Amino acid sequence: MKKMLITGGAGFIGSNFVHYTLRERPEYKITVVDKLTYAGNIENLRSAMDEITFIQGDICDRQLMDKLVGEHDIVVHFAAESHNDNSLRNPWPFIETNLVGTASLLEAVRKHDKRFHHISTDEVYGDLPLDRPDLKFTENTPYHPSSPYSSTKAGSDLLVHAWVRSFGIKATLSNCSNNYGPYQHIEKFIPRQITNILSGMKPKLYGNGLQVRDWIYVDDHNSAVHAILDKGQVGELYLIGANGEKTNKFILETILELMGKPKDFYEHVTDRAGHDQRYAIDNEKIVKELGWQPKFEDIRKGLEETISWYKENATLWEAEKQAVEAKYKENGQ
Ligand code: NAD
Ligand code: TDX
Repeated sequence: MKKMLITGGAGFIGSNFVHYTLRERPEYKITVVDKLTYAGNIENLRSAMDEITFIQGDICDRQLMDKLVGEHDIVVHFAAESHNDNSLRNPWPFIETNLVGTASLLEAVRKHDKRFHHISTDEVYGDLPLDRPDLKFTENTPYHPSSPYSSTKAGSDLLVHAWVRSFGIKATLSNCSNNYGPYQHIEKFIPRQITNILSGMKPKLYGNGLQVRDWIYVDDHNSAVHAILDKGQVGELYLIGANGEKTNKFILETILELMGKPKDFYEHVTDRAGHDQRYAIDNEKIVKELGWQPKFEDIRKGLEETISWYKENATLWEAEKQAVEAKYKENGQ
């Protein structure tokens, strides 16, 4: 059994990664370390609790990270402050967790000589113009982040690259596009709109809604991370994406249709400051070098399943809904 330490495993992608790994890769013995911030929910791991070890802890706690990293063979690092809108209100938790937290893990990985995989985002590259559909991000695109969130993620990536070059740590990185699926926090675009409709509220579209995101179903992200753990080259960065470019307006209209609401049952609200216009991933490297392929490319079907999941798991989000919307309302969103 290989001992795997998963940071941020009670969050959206981390918890899906735990469930995926238990299902598909039983050779791993999993420990999750998670601070359980507002974004982490132990209930996301309820059905896995008998099979994993869960530790509530902060990745900025250097002593704890030193101990935990020393006890495992491999670290998969998901923990982060992850929401752009929050980073515009208060960047400090982003600076602490995304930068200081990543550095404390890197120092422990260096000391104990362990394998490390860093989970990052395509937002480190900034955005692409809407009128140049020929352009996509590649592994050679220069970093040009826009928000406090994406700049701290970019900083964390740079720390990993520096620890590889300066200290020879055995690390890989992946930068993925927008994920969707079960267990996503209801502050994020797709679950916010679904749970608004389920709560009798109108969905909220920022600005004109013509911004483009490159959507990937979360289990395609998970299988790509495992492909990198299995076959990736140490020191390399891999972009992960599933050719899922859609405007926000298209996604919202599809959700409305699937939930039996009129096409115009939504409100335009104040746009996000510095709103990135378009993200798009060229996935050639991971497809050609590691033989990875996405399996869930039908976004309509994926949205249908995601809607059903939020309907069936209302106990996981109902209690928080009002508070999340009240916070948005303060910003006119
Ligand atoms: P999330 O906000 O749903 O979950 C983050 C988890 O990290 C939570 O469980 C939270 O409690 C935990 N956490 C936060 N600060 C911590 C700390 N100091 N110590 C320990 N745990 C802490 O985020 P997510 O959407 O699942 O994103 C996971 C990772 O994937 C992040 O690194 C994010 O940048 C990256 N990513 C996300 C997307 C996306 O579309 N959601 C796309 C590409 C990359
Ligand atoms: O209510 C909303 N209305 C709206 O129009 C919200 C919450 C968002 N939006 C827009 C903003 C974006 O153009 O929808 C798009 C998606 O928004 P988010 O879900 O906040 O995602 P995004 O900012 O694109 O970042 C996500 O993908 C990359 C994740 O939150 C990041 O963690 C990841 O790195």
